[in-house]
Amino acid sequence: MSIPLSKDPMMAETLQRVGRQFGINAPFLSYEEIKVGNVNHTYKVNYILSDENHMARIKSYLVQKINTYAFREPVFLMENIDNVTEYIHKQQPTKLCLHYYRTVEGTNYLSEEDGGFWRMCNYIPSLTFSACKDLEMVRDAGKAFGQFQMMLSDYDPGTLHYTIPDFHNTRKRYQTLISDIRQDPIGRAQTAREEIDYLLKVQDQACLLTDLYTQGRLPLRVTHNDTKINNVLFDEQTRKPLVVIDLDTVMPGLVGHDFGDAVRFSANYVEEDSRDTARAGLDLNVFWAFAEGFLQKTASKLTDTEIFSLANSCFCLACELAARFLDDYITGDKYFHIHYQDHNLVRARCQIALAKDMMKKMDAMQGIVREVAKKYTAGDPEERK
Ligand code: GN1
Ligand code: MG
Repeated sequence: MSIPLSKDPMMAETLQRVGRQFGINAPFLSYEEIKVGNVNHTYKVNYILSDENHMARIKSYLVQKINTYAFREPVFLMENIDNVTEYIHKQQPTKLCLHYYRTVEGTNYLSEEDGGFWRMCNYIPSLTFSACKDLEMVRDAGKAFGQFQMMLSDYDPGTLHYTIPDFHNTRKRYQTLISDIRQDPIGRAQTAREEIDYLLKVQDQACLLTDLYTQGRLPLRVTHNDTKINNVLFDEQTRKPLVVIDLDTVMPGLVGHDFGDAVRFSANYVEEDSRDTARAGLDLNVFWAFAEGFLQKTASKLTDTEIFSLANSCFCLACELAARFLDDYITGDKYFHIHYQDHNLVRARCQIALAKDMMKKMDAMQGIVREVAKKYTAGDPEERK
């Protein structure tokens, strides 16, 4: 077995202190930071335990420090997670699920005096993908997210807290962006003129999903709201989905939020923060595969307007995220972790390049959604409208 080494002794000490609060007193071995998320900090923490034959074995846990700038009410967030994971577990008791440990005080989080807010769950050995060209796996990810939403279809959205208010309210995201451009607190707006102009030009189309909801034409569901493909864990051997993770934003939302966010992330030819905007764009094969999996699980339960909204939702979510990245760039990178100075601007540019390509392919995307939905419902939603 390979034994990873802890790089930062202070961090190792902190993680052990947190572990003890969650009742883990076994000898500490090491930790690794898992640098995938852009908001929370995540660590795999390894302890030495002895098994039933008194043989030493490594047991790992996943420890996360919640970003309380992004999640202002982390206790409510953990209450949502508790309720949602329990609800899911009851529906599929034999399947692997996320299990959050309790502290010695009985809460599923640790809130420290210095403001640190921590949680700990089971570590699931698995494969994850941020870019995936294996269409079968993309289809399976679509199924996993579709099924996740359907499992929660009878869950009363009114009982969930909004962990981030107006998270996918694209109109509000635009309003914030426009107001921050006006204030331009650190003088960066002029370096993003082209990006600002584009986003403002397509504002109405980008807000289509939000507007359809405001007009009462889309139902509110319980949605995941952060459906990056790396939030599906795959079995290392079978390469089949094991579990959907990252439940921080599970709250009332629209079907297009999950579909659109997944597509804008998984079907882009390049990584989300690529500088190679010339290559950014929508891979229609990946789009098709994701739509196939997602609609297989959901189409029969969706309204015609929901199905109609799906292709557009990808454009909406790409623009919404571009607006969020750009806003963070303009206000001084307070929300998303950055790895270099103009990281958020680079991210925004990449989403814009993707959005532009989606616009060109919108007819094809609509056609694919219609065909696939037809396969899994009684008729063509266009014809039934
Ligand atoms: C954030 O941290 P991560 O990767 O789970 C963000 C998502 C964005 C994503 C972009 C709570 O997710 O909305 O789509 O970055 N999550 C939050 O990479 O804001
Ligand atoms: Mg997330």
